[in-house]
Amino acid sequence: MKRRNFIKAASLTGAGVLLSRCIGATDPIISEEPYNEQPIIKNKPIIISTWNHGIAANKAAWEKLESGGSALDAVEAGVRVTESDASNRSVGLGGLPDRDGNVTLDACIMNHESECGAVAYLQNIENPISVARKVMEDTPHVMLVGNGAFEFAIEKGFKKKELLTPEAKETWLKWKKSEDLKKPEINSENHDTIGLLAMDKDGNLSGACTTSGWAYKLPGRVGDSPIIGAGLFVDNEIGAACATGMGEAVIRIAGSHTVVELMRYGHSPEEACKLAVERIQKKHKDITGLQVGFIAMNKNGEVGSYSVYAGFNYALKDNANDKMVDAQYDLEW
Ligand code: SD4
Repeated sequence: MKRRNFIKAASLTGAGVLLSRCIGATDPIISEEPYNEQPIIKNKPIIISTWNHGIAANKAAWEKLESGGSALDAVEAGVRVTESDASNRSVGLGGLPDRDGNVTLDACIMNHESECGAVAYLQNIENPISVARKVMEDTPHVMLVGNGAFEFAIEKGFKKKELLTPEAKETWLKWKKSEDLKKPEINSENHDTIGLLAMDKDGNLSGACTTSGWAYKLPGRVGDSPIIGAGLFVDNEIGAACATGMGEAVIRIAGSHTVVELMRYGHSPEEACKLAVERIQKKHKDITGLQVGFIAMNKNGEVGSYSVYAGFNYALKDNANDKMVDAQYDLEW
């Protein structure tokens, strides 16, 4: 008997009253049921994405949805805009390089059937999100990294491209010369990953996350953004979430998965993001300057966000809105 039916049957008995109190639907240990089995989707389609560059990404994602594309098509099309924007210093082309001057990219994508693909430490390919989608669709694997990811991309017809723009190179060279800047901080200047979540007209959810990561990172460093469950997680029964900010902190609590699980147990998207942020704060002895933000969407089409520090925002697009929303936060800088 399914647990739900068992509870219904048990509730008809005296013992059942007690039992159903003991194992309420929001019990975080034993409940695996969606908190709302017949979601009332208020507002589909709906798209949210991190930071100001989300407005342009949402526009491309929306166009995809309007022309009959799926949520998966939409999230890919959306973040490709940011990846190809050479003026953006933290995603794709024009992203700031690692310590040694190499631009290395991390990305992942996940659809409503819990299928997912990722690339990490990928160089010289402008749109890592599309390579991640190919990993998902054309291989039995979830993640390819480094040279293997690059060779796979070339096999799939992606073009090799120099991603270090003259402007990004100049910024990196300045950093190399400056003793003051030798310890890059996580802030809105050097750490603006794009994570984009979409619900299509069928109510299906997908997500994408892509970044050039922490500016001037140690060569070989991979952040949270390509890690399913950390930078991004989608469960079509419950909702989706993605993260931005210091990836190391996000990985430590499997951040996006945590947000989705908190929604599973009945928390609103904003509450879920807040609880995940609080968990990060609890797990770090020193939270000074450590920025992390989450955005989330549940199966009802409700959205929310939360960050450790002020300054995080996200772009919202639906039938009634096309705007930036400031995230709730715990600390002032
Ligand atoms: C990382 N989380 O590589 C990414 C960077 C980021 O906003 O989110 N920037 O750690």
